[in-house]
Amino acid sequence: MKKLFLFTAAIFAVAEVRAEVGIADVFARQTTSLNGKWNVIVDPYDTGYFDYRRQPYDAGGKVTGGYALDKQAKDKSDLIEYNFDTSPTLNVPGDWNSQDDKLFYYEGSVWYRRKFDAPKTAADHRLFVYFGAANYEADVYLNGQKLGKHIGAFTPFAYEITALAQAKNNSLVVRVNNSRHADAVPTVNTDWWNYGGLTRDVLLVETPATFIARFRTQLKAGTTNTIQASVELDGAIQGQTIKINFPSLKIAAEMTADKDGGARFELTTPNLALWTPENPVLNDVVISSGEDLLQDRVGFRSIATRGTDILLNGKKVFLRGICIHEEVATEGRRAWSEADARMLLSRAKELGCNFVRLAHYPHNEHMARVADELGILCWEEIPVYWTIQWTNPATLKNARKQLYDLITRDQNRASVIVWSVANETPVSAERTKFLKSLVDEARELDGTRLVSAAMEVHSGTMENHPGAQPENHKIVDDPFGEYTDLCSFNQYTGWYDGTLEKIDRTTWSIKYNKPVVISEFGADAKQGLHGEVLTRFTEEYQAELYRRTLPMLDLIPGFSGCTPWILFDFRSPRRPLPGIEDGWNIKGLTGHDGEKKMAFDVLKNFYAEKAKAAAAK
Ligand code: GCB
Repeated sequence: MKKLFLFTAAIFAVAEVRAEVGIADVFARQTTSLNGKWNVIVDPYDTGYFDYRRQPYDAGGKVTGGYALDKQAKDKSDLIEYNFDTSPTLNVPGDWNSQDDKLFYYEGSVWYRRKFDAPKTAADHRLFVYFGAANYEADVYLNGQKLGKHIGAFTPFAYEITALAQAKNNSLVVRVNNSRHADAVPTVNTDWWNYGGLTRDVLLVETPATFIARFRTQLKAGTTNTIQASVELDGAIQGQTIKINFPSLKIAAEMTADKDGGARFELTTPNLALWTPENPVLNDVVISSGEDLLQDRVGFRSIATRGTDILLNGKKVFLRGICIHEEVATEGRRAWSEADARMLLSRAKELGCNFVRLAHYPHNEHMARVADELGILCWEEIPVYWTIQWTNPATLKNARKQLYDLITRDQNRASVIVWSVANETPVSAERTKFLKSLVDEARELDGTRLVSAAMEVHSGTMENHPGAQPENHKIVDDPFGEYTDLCSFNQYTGWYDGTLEKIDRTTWSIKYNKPVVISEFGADAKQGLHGEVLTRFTEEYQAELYRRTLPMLDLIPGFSGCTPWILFDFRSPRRPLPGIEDGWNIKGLTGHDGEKKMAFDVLKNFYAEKAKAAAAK
């Protein structure tokens, strides 16, 4: 654990004004919310960031001008051409696109400013400002001083502000820029909306001088009654005591921190009920050290593969899944709240799911927390999507950092069983090397979960299928499949590849003796559009595609689950077809009006049969 912490610090020590700090598990703390209305200045030319020579005002860390200083005209003759106080406001958390029509397609900078008081409850306490996420790049300033720059749209970051914060009237300014870049993760081309803004919670965190930077709890491998936990202090004095207590299990332990401020526990209990989708048992845990105290709820389970089976707590499980984007379709906006998470995951439950694929980037922290509670297994992913710059070291570093931040954030969630490092990346030696490095990273950080990626299929014949018709024969032999725990791939027979009748003729060659999880299939349908079965974009076509695809997949040896594309329609600028798509990807089983399409019940019935078969075993 210590090693992970140093890794973050090392990356940012050079590049940043101030290092991002490793304060994890903020949801397990008492925090002060900075959510609400923030004043904003829309700045397409980045006037507030650059001087007239396009030199940043914060070069070298010192802020010499621009909007970060949050100035006001002192008198009538003072020339200042911006004013946060009289500027409009946007809600935080929230994307800007859905809050103001003028910002619907906007890609560029918006400056956010929030004033706040920060009375500390003790003189030696420390203060941090925490952001759940900002898309894509965030420059953060407090009282006219730069805290740092964060890159990456979907992962949390925090800065220590102990020395800079005043008791009253602090000015927190963030320049958020959602421009797309070829070397970024994701790169310029995706199939989802580029929602900009401070899209997740912003929190003020007060801690004692020495605080619990992070902790981890897990079931000890090969056991059903032993909990392993590690705790890491920041600012530790060697010899400080760390306590861990599971009140409902009636077990507790206490240790002295080692020289790095860490402690590792092993606790055995005869009363441990394992977490399962049917019985998602969460146990209260209280971790304390000195004045600091964290309180959380954690479940314990094991996940593994054996041949083509997935084993949850040692028992074979079929993943009845669905893909989800982080979006509230009925309101055409990014999802961010616990209520949003409950709405999305409850709809998945209604479909009979025990599994969701949170595509294609880390969703907000509420998702895995609510999934923990509702008993829904999760596949979490980083946005290594389509055509990333495989040979660019900065791009790899960026992807690794996003993976690190995701794993650090969600490692205590029993619901999370898969870390996915990519989606539909065309095969090449450079790409496989890039992805392999992410797999290694994931395994090093967390050896207790499965690692995978959504791969692609191609057509042709293979030696072991001499009679197969090349156009109907699907091959899964991506060399990257050597390194993953699951053989997961997207396939769109009947939609991008032929029409419905092609599905019935499909045969398969799968190179890997691993559980097969189909990470996507689907078809577009406009909710309420009906017609004859072969008419594209009708509900009938989509329902028939599900009707034919599910039994076809069920014949694949090792078929262990699927996550069809997708639970709800979602906004995408790649989908302009007037009167049909109108800027939406309409492969949802639920329309953006919230109404279910016919295919919803087709999948629901299939899952009901699968659940029945599993219960009978
Ligand atoms: C895919 C992508 C997904 C797209 C989907 C589609 O294969 O992984 O991001 O939205 O197809 O609808 O084309």
